[in-house]
Amino acid sequence: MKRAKKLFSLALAGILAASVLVGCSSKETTTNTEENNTVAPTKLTLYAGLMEEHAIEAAKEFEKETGIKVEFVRMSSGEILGRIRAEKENPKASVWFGGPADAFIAAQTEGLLEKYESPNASVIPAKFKDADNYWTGIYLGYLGFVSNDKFLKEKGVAAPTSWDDLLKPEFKGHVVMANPGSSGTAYTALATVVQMRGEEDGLAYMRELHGQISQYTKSGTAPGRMAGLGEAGVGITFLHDAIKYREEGFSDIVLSVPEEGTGYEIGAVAIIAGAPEMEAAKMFIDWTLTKKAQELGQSIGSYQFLTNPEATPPHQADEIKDTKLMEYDFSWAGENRGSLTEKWNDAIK
Ligand code: S7P
Repeated sequence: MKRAKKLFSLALAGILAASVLVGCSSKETTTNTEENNTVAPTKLTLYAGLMEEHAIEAAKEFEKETGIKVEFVRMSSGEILGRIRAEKENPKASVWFGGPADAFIAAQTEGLLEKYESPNASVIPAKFKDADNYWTGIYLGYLGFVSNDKFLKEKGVAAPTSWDDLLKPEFKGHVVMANPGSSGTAYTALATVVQMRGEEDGLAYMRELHGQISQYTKSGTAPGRMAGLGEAGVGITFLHDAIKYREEGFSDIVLSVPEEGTGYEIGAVAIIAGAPEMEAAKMFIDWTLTKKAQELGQSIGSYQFLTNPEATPPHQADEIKDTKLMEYDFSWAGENRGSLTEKWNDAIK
């Protein structure tokens, strides 16, 4: 009897000790949970530098997969750069989604981007991402010319196949490009010409080209649409955008490229420094690098080539896949973005 009583007391002591431990550990878990702020993120704000339809589709799909509500503002590259510069002390958006890497590099040099090495970035080839993980490439776009077939026939001139062809008298007053200050596409064109010819000759060429220009648009996609509509004879633009417009019914669109070689973009994605929605931002970057996310663009007419080697590129871009590309220096283009656009402004005054 005495032995049974002793056993009972031991068991009771054991139960009490166990419940104290359980109590302790559950209290720690709660505290840790609060401290680590592991509450699932619910919203994300993007500045989108790619086409609006693409951003809409990406936002929808990401929200479907994660439950995170995405809001975005579509702007041209120079506008995004200006916006995140102005908001540096109090960032309003967390991710910069799309647009040529040059402007991302310019932002990086000003401390406007947050380093993030996504686990999914390991499949992206080194040449398409920043070595210090400030930005990662998600697509590639090739620069070229988009002409209006009726215009070419009326003028009896062939589609341009070199930058010098744009200076032909038949094109005077009929060439459209965007403003390199606002547009990532147009800045790619400016940096291409200057890298190929050197600063002095490149800017002299841009001055001559200025004499042929009917309009500088804000966005780099507009010249392709204008050529399709017959509002411009020739536009300077990314070729994949011209393919999209031709598919949409602008059947007079004719594509051509500078045969000496052309510049190209690495379309990038990055976290904005001091991002208010850091956790969601990282999840979004991870997502943009997946095969599935990269293949999404082609369903709404975004026909860029893709940086994830497992992703299938759009068959619509087959016709431009062998375009001769120059050795475009992205670091140089990004680091000189501000000074080169100023020099361009002076050159065309
Ligand atoms: O999404 C299509 C696309 O051509 O849009 C971007 C293009 O540069 C337009 O932006 P800008 O107005 O700044 O020129 C490209 O990144 C992208 O491929």
